Order: sequence, then C-alpha cells, then structure tokens
Amino acid sequence: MLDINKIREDFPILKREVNGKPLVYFDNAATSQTPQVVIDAIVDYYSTYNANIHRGVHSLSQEATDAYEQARIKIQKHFNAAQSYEIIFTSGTTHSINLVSSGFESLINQGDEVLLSALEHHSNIVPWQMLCEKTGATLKVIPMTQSGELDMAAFAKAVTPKTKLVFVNHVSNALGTVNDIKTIIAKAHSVGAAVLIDGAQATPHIKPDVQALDVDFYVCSAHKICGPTGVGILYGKQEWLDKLPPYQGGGEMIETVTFEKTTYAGLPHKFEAGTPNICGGIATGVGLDYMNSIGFDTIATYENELLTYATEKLIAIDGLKIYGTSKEKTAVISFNVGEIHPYDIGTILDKLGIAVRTGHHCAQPIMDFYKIPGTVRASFSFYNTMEEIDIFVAGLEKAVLMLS
Ligand code: 7TS
Repeated sequence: MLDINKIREDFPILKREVNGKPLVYFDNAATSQTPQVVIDAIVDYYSTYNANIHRGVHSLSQEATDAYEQARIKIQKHFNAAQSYEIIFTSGTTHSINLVSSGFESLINQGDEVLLSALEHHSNIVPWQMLCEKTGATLKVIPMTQSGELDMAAFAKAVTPKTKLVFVNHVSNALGTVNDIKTIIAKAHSVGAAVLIDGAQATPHIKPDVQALDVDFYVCSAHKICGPTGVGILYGKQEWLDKLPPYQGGGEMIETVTFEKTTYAGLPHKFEAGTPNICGGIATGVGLDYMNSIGFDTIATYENELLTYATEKLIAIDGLKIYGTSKEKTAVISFNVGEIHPYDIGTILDKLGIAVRTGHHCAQPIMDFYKIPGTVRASFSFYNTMEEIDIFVAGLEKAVLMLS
C-alpha cells in the first residue's frame, strides 16, 4: 500500500499554487517532479565534493568518481544489465538514440531495411530517417490500429532477412499503449536484426529487465524517473557497444593520443567524451533509489487505480473521445472534447492551476492517423490523488461549458 500523504510530503513543488490555485500536476509524461532526496543530493554534491572525475588523485575527485560510478552500478542493477560498463550516461533519450543511430551508419548498407513503429516520438523517428538518408537504407513502418496498438500481424510480415534494425517504444508517450516488446525483440532476433527500445515513457511505471527481454539497446531519460534534466541512460549489450564506433571524440574517451593515431578507451568511456553531468548522474541514482523504495509494483497498481478512476469520470463527459484504448496502458489519457481545440482547454485548465499537455506531443504521425491536430493529455504519477482527478474533471467541465 502506498502512503500518499507521506509521498506528497517528499515533493516540495506539490505545495505551490499556480494562478492562485493549488497545483494539480498532470504533465508527468513530459517530466516527473523531483523528490527532496534528489534535490538534497544535488545540493550536497555542489556543497561538499564538486570535482572533475576519472582524472584527479585528490580526495574530492575520488569521492566524485566513486559516487558517479556507484550511480552507474545502481542503474545497472535497476535494469539488470550484465555489466556496469553496458550503462552509458548520455544527456537524455534523444542523445541516446542519436548515439546509436549515428553508430549504425558504418553498419548499415543500401538495400538494408530498418523498421520503426507508427507510435514513435519524433526522437525515435528523425535520427533513423537521417541514418536512412545517409546510407540508402529503407525505413519501414509497423502500422497501428484504431485502439492505438501496434498491428502485430503486419509487424510479423514486415520482418524479412533484409531487416537490420527495429526500434519501438516500450510505451507510447501520446497514448500510453504498452507495446509487446518481448514478441517484437524475439521476432527481430529471428532474422538477426538489432532492437532498440525507447523506454522514456515506460521507465516511470515499469522496471525493465534487459537480460530477460534480451534487448540490444534500451534508452530512457532521468528527468522522467524523479531525476534531473540533462541526463539520459543508454543500455547496450556489450557485443553491440563493441561494434559501434565512438559517437564523439575528446577527452576521457581515449586510451592514447598522438598526432598520427588515437586509440579509444574501453566501455563505457568510449562513449562518454568530455566532462559528463557528474552531479546529474549521481542524482539519477538517488531518484531510482527513491522510486525503488516505494516499489514499481506498488507504483503500477496505484497508478492503474488513478487511470481507471479518471477514465470512468472522463467518458461521462458529453462529446469526450479518448485516443488510445489499449488494454495494456500506463496512466496517460489523451482526449478531445467535440470540436474544441486542445490548446483552449489547456489554457483554461492552467488558469485553474491544472497542468496538462496539449498538442501533438512530438508524435505527429499518430495525430495524422486519427486526423486530428492534437489532443489534451493528462498523465498521472504515483504522487497524484483521486481528489486531484476530481478537481481536473470539474475544471474540464467548466472549460467545456465556456468553450462550447
Ligand atoms: N521518447 C519518448 C517515448 C518520449 O516520450 C520522449 C519525451 C522522448 C523520447 C524524448 O526524451 P528527451 O528526454 O530526450 O526529451 N517525451 C515528452 C512528452 O511526451 N512530453 O514532453 C516530452
């Protein structure tokens, strides 16, 4: 059982008001809020042991290096990676995907096929389009259904011996659909293709086991899992990370440098050129510890209760249509009411202190599929309450009345 009052005490921002009303924060799919333990870890780092890592003999540098590498081990354990050097720190999901897609430029050839899903965020579309433009490979799309699920029969047909890479999100940011990634990974592997799973929206709700999934790359952002902005995680199987060339050149990623030739450092440093976000990496580990102390099963059960409660209340509103009705979904509700523009609803809700996201959610192909410009998206987290859903629904009813 989750002690909601105690949990809410952990998040100072939840005490603030917006436009004179208590904040109701339902934009968790964009970024999660930050618990006090993470804020404290950031203050502690800069107050007591700020130093550059992996290079100093002095105590501060060693303390910072230890804390940063401990965070990597926490992340390894969280995702059940076989080795800590299979965890690469990046600046976010977008950076992680670009690192992998640019690495594949030397591994993909004209005539090869790469497969992505119709449910992707732009950051899991555009880098691969760029890869295809550079290499002459073909981009193929796994279609979606009206309920916002992937058409798995079409996927099975689309995988051929020409398929070299498959990239799919674990959970759709615009609809909340949980994709059957285990089946996708197994099918892709049957033709020797590598699989990248974008876990940006799954990791706030689900604890993935990368070895059980047998996934080749799994990526996510710290700022959606109670950590800071500017930190991303890239898990890569050692065999694939060894095959990929370095992404950026610079300090830290080398073994020896002469003007004639540079040799590269081993994993994970090969992909971590320059001074990283040291404090951010450490704080990411603290955020994961915090979420694990509540427990991902507890989080999922509670969030599912929020989702069910909110869905029941919303469908009772005249003219409201929910996009994304998959049986397996996270606590995300995308909707429109009649012909009212989502932006207008979002603006009125903001005046009432309620934060939702409106627009295409960086998933324009999904909006095109439904032939809509965008949606209102309410996304819940384990620190939200049923009372907040009541406030949101009452605010929405008021907005609809004003805008009809
Ligand atoms: N992939 C998915 C599935 C996402 O939801 C996001 C961010 C990204 C990639 C990119 O993550 P970043 O941390 O590199 O920016 N999604 C959202 C969202 O839904 N609203 O704001 C950001």
